[in-house]
Amino acid sequence: MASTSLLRQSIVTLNGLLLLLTLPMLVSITYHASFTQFLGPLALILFLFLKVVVHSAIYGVLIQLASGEEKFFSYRLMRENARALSSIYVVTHLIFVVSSLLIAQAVPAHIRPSLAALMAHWDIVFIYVFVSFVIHQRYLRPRNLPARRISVSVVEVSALLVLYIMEILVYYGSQQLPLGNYHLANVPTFFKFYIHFLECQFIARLIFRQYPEVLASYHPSADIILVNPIGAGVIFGLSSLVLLRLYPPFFVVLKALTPKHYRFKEYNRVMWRDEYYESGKLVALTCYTANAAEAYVIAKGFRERGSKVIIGGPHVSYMPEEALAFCDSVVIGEAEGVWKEVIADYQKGELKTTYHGHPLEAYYDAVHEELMQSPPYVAKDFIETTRGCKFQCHFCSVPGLANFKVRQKPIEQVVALIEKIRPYTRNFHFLDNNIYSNPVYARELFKALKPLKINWSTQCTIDIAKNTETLKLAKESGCGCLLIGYEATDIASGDQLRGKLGMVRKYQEYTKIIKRMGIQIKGHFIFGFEEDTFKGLWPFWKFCFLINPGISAFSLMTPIPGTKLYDDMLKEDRISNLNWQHYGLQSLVFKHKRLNNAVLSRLWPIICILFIYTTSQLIYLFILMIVLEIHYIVT
Ligand code: B12
Repeated sequence: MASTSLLRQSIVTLNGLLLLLTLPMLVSITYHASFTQFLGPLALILFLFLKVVVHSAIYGVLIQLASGEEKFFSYRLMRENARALSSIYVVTHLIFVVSSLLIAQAVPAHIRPSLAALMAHWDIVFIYVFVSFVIHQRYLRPRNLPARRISVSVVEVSALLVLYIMEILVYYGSQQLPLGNYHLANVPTFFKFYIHFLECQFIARLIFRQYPEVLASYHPSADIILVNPIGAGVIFGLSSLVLLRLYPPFFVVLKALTPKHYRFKEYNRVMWRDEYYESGKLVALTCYTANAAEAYVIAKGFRERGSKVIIGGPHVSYMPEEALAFCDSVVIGEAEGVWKEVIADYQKGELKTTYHGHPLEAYYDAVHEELMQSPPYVAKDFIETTRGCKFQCHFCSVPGLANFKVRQKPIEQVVALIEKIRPYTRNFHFLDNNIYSNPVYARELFKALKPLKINWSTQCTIDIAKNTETLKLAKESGCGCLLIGYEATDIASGDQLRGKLGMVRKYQEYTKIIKRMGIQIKGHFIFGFEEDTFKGLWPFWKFCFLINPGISAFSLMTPIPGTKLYDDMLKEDRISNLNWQHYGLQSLVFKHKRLNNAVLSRLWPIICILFIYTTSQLIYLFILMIVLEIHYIVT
């Protein structure tokens, strides 16, 4: 049992990285499928370059995961490993290839072909050499640990052998299979890579087992466990895993306000596993509506094992009673003003059931200091210049969360933070909900950002276009893109002035002004207003098409707790679905007066994708795809 546990752990790790494994597969397929025909030797160079980068990045990540130094895959790790290991990879590979050729030359001619075939696949030896070398350089040398003999059980050797044979079988087997279909032929390629990287992960774990002191150094016991649960649904789940793994700002806030002797463990949007539960800890979870179900399951699991659980965030701030069924305490509102009290009560063993974190008038300096001490990849995900929004749209929970006020971070703190991060990246996204909430502050901020020579993007309301001077300042300060909500539909009738500011008729004019200034627009559109009908989809599309943002995003009107819309729907008894997993803004969860819920729910994914492709600048890609498809059918 113990002999197979390392293999089992390796399989679990690798299964969490399936998407990552498609990368080397894509490199290989693209090369074989098309590049050779178009680019010739250039394709080979490009292929070798990509292969070196992708493979060394993946080997590096796998070794880090096996050591326990890192818990989760991220693109930051990929980048760092590609940079650090590419040259070692090239050198080891060259030595491996040259020595393989020399050995092949040395053997008698009649057994050479079969030996050559075998050697084409003995990259298991290469993996061993490469992984041992990296482990030695990274983990043993800095600790002055001598190399130890690796003891492996018979079962483990057999497992390695089976993997090796499977790799060869998949390769040769796939050549014999009648896989006429191009896509089907990719399946064995994927398996080959899967087995290859499984060998890598398994070998790394076998080596690390000889160095328990290294493993122990990465498993310090923590006092406080921070959790940002993954969002609901396949799309949000996948995007959370791969694209949107931002460092959660609330982790920074809690760390800043907790006495320094506490140690933290962090889980940021991971597929939850039972082995993450611990007893006797303080667990702090954040919760917005779409991830509430996941948050509650995790909270309950920790509580059952004897940990104390506290939940905060936009959802539970409005639904504290619901959350209390799964946790010990709920923090309503912002952590800044209340977390020190929570910790003091926890130390005394007297946690209250609810805490009220009233928004502080001023920014909390301790949080800024924490950010200044944090690594750039943490700090860059928590740059906000303002909190709150000057408008109160009936579907948005932000104004209420901010106590219907807008606060500004001192400009010198924003500048100091950006200066700290600038050597790491020049591209910034500010978390603000509306950077133009206070035009005077916005102008001063833009002036201060100008000398920093950065590119930035953020959310903003379209009224910024009314003031071309400010817009020009924004552009000069590095504004590359603004995310703008166009809350208007039924434009065809032209009579209903709706949306914030009642500026619907001017949306197009203002959009043009912003674009002319050289600022890209990410347009966010909502469907499902009270007046919306299926017939209205056509004028809605036309409206979005005429806005023609760089990228479009679409949501269905959703009554999120904490909004006027939610209160109205509750009063009118029109909420039809209270399963929070459907509150990711892509399902119709209330009884609409003019739209059929069942029909819209089925059609929405198609409508959404079509609209995204045809209303934004992705339309060029869309046209290209259609042309290629027609060309394919005709020829
Ligand atoms: C950045 C952002 C994102 C990012 C990352 C979110 C993340 N958490 O990782 C991305 C782009 C991925 C995103 C996506 C979505 N988001 Co969003 N997002 C935001 C935004 C603009 C900023 C969040 C933020 O980091 N603020 C700064 C930090 C410090 O604030 P905070 O997280 O709220 O934490 C504070 C308090 O809430 C509290 N707190 C929070 N957690 C905890 C935990 C404990 C223990 C304690 C004590 C206190 C505490 O203290 C903190 C400090 O003050 C907010 C709007 C806003 N201003 O809050 C919307 C917001 C959170 N998003 C929202 C929504 C609806 C979504 C989506 C579901 C829909 C969508 N299509 O946009 C998706 C979900 C994606 C997914 N994968 O599941 C809603 C949530 C409302 C709700 N009740 O659910 C918000 C409030 C916007 C809105 N207009 O209503 N989002």
